[in-house]
Amino acid sequence: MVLTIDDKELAYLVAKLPLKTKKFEDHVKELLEILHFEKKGYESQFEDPEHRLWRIRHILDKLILHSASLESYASIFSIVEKARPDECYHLAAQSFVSYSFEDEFSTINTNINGTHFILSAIKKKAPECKFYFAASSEMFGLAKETPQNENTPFHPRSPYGISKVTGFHLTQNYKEAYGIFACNGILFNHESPRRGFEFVTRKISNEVGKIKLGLSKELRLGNLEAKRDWGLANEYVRAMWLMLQQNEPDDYVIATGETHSVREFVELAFDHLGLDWEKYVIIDDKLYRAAEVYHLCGNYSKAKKKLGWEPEVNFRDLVKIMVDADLERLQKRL
Ligand code: F7E
Repeated sequence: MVLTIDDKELAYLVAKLPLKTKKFEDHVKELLEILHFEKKGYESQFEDPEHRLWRIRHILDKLILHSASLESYASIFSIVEKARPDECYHLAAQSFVSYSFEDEFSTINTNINGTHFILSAIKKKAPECKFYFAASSEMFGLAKETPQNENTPFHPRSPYGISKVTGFHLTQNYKEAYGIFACNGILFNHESPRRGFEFVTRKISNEVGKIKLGLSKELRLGNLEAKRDWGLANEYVRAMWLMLQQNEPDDYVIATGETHSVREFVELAFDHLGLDWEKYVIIDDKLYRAAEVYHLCGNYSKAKKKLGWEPEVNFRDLVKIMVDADLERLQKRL
């Protein structure tokens, strides 16, 4: 079972992993139940597949979709009871850090309660189910050391980061108190052409493509000096799956070990299309965050040792993959 609000990671779980691991392919063919949460309320139905589910349109006939609300224990409980999952990937959350400053109560309530409801339902109705929680590098926030590993103390800087710290502890507590096979994946930023347009990498790759094609004249950004450890989402999803194939549950940092600024991403993206970024980028104070996370860099040595996981795509290639994909998509629409 995969719990998600958007279908980005889901698409990779289903579409990418089978190419690499036969066992996962069999698993998917056997049964893949997807608990697909709507953002608001349980009255809403699935959106038209042309829109929200575009990333998994090609495999919709292989999936069983359930609609539920992260805010309703009853709705989650009844689906866990019906599906009785073997594995549960909990990716559902309000995940846009910037928005969490504007709507802190919703972000904190939905993200924390949603995680708690799912864990409780699993404890009661599927105690053998292996559980994955999408923790986040945002938990490190104003990081106490560099690079960050599984033992680095947390100092979250946003309501989103706070909600993830609590989810992390809930996951650990259900493991320790109730014996649930529960893992935290502390994933650093993972990007791809399926990324939402509100996140900075996709905003840049999309806008630079539009500028190249004469569809846009400027790109407005906030803090160019913030640094992130950016990897390719496909590879990170494979790490998520590996965590649930181990004999014992554990927590893992998944990262590349490299850090780059937003400015570097911008420079490479524009340079890749032969453009001078300084002619187009406008700094907009409104896009700065109330409290910024300035510098993140992950140490993935535990994942390498125990899961045999390592990233393959570097920063430069990631930028090219995203810019090329957006340019191609935009060209087709012209
Ligand atoms: O911001 C700066 C911004 O929104 C990255 C989520 O998936 O990864 C993601 O969180 C940086 C920040 O991602 C703009 O200030 C500058 O320093 O792409 P982002 P994020 O906040 O790092 C973690 C691991 C998660 O768990 C989250 O769910 O870029 N920045 N100018 C900007 N950011 C945005 N969005 N838009 C700008 O115009």
